[in-house]
Amino acid sequence: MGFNLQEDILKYLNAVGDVDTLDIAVHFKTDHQKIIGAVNSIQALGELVSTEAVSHQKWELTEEGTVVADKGSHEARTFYAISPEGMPLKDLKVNLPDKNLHSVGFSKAMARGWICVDKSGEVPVIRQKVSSIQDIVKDHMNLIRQQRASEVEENAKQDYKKRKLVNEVILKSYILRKGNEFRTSVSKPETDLTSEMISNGSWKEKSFKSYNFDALGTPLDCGHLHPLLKVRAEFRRIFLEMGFTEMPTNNYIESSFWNFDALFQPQQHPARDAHDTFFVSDPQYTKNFPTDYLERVKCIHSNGGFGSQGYGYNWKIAEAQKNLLRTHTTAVSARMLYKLAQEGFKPVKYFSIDRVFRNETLDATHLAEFHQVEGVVADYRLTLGDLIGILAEFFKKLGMSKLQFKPAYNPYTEPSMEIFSFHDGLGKWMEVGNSGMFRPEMLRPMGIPEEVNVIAWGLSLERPTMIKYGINNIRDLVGPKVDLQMVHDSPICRLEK
Ligand code: FB9
Repeated sequence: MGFNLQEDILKYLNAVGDVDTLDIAVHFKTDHQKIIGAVNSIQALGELVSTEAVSHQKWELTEEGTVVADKGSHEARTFYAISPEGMPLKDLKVNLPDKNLHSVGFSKAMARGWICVDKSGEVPVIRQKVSSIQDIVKDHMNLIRQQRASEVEENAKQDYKKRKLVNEVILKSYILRKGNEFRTSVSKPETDLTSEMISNGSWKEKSFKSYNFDALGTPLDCGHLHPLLKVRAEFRRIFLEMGFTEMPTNNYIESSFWNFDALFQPQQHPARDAHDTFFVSDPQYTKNFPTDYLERVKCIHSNGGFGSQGYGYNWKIAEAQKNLLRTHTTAVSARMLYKLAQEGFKPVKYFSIDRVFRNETLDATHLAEFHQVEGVVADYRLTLGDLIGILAEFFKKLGMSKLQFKPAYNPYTEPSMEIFSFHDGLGKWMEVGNSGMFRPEMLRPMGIPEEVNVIAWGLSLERPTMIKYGINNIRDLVGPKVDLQMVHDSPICRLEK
């Protein structure tokens, strides 16, 4: 099988679109089986074409049917063999040497009423009964030969089939269509364009395999980031592109002073109870704090100041010295803001993403620890509107553009707002974080200037991760029961999608 027939077929397919192999055989005036063979060879080269098997029912003349088409039907030839004055029946066999012609022709002509047998004389004489006839069988044979069988009544065709003048054949052919790797050349496409091809110009005669942009990359046998770390990287990217600087959060253990007192959270607040907080037994206490700052914190809690009446209780340093597992990364924000004030205030944007610990009731979505994401902006004359604006920008990058805010309470922020977003995927409003303006009772003792305000907000890492990756139980995300195949298979994180 030459390449030229295969390429001729490919070029013809390219010109006319989907085509039946029977029509290709007619077009190229070649045998249909040769076309089928060429198509099979093409399919061996790849997905150049696709084929759909189809069946054609057609009528063909037998050898006898061809004779009828050429010479007329048995009955017509019998009719014409009889002389106009008639002839002895025995002479008919002489005129019609073919036994079959004679027997079939005589009975059919009699049946059509074209001839009769006159027995009135001494010998039977066969006579024509009509002056002319139409040889419809011959006409039909020629219609069938011209592939116009559809113009012949079905019962007539069935009769011819019984007379073995025609055969009904089922012909299998294929609809040929362009395949995923269609090309009009059967030479194997090159997969690389080499410098040699360019220099000697041979690239002009070659076909090149088209890029498959849907192809998946080969899976790398390497480490795979846990979904939490993928989401953390996305949050980190968002904060960095918004000009935020990451705070150092590498201390899970914190003093109550920085975790609570510096945030103006009173020492009798329920969150400072062992039912809500993990206290550390060894080392149980931290005792080195900036002395002057500690005195200002003690004073703001006990007596108030900077316009605040304080809480009016006897603040105890022993309570502030207790070590704990930090309950929020806002403790880190407090440390950073104090350091900023001490070094000389300048506007900053800080963020943190790290583990925090709470002695809470465990359930399907809560463990005793989670990752808190926190953003902090300190600048002159910031307002609640600035907080709302930056939240809108931040959450828009998470794919949440419909936000609502609900007044809330935090010990260290006033005003405070819970943040809600309408999640199109889940079709409902959901709480997506908390926010507020740090109170002056927190900022002024640090030494943050009067005209400076600090806005901040927080959310968790686990909640968005579970929603993005369709995980319903926190224990399927973190902990000893995590399926490492889930980690291996987890797709890239696209928060904005
Ligand atoms: O993350 C939370 N929800 C959330 C966030 C993103 C999200 O994205 C989805 C892809 C669409 C979906 C949901 N929340 C905060 C709200 C709730 O899940 C809540 O039930 C659980 N909260 C945690 C604390 O619960 C003990 C989430 C965690 C949280 C809450 C508040 C803060 C930080 C984390 C804060 C703060 C703050 C406030 C003012 C100043 C500084 C920090």
